[in-house]
Amino acid sequence: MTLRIVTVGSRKSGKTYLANKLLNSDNFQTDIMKTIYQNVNGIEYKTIIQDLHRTERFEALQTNHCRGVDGVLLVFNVSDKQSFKNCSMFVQDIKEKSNAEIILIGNKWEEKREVNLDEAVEFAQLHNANYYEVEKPETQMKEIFEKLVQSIVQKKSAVE
Ligand SMILES: Nc1nc2c(ncn2[C@@H]2O[C@H](COP(=O)(O)OP(=O)(O)OP(=O)(O)O)[C@@H](O)[C@H]2O)c(=O)[nH]1
Ligand SMILES: [Mg+2]
Repeated sequence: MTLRIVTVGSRKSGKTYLANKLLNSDNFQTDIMKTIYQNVNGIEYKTIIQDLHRTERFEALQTNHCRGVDGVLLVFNVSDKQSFKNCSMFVQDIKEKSNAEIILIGNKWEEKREVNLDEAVEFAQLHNANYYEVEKPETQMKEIFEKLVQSIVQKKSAVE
């Protein structure tokens, strides 16, 4: 079983930056796929992660990339309200195209805060997602990814 995971979020919200931290890489190229092996309860799962980008003109998802994915790292910038607002549209789109587990990530690397913790948590709960605010991506991204794969595996075994 190979799990397919994508990054989703507004332009410049930090998707590529965080994906690079997860992969211990400096140059993970957008739209290229990388394989990560993740252990859950003693079983090694092969996951393929793909970092998506927004085009200049459209905030909308690159539809086909999201079709049938197993997991989504949905990223917004805590210092950019619009990037949070856009998450509603992304979630709707993801849900139309997949049964993916979603983890909402508030990327926090600037001082300015435009999105409250409460509203982010509430939004995540509404959509059955976990919320993580990331300040130390070097360590946190690995934990978050592990959590995402765990949730995917749980969901799949519940269905079987
Ligand atoms: N220091 C720091 N810089 C960040 C962080 N997240 C993003 N950046 C910077 O913000 C800019 C945009 O980040 P990207 O990761 O390229 O954003 P993206 O979501 O991949 O953007 P698109 O691919 O255009 O949709 C880059 O210059 C990053 O270096 C962070 O957590 N810490
Ligand atoms: Mg990018």
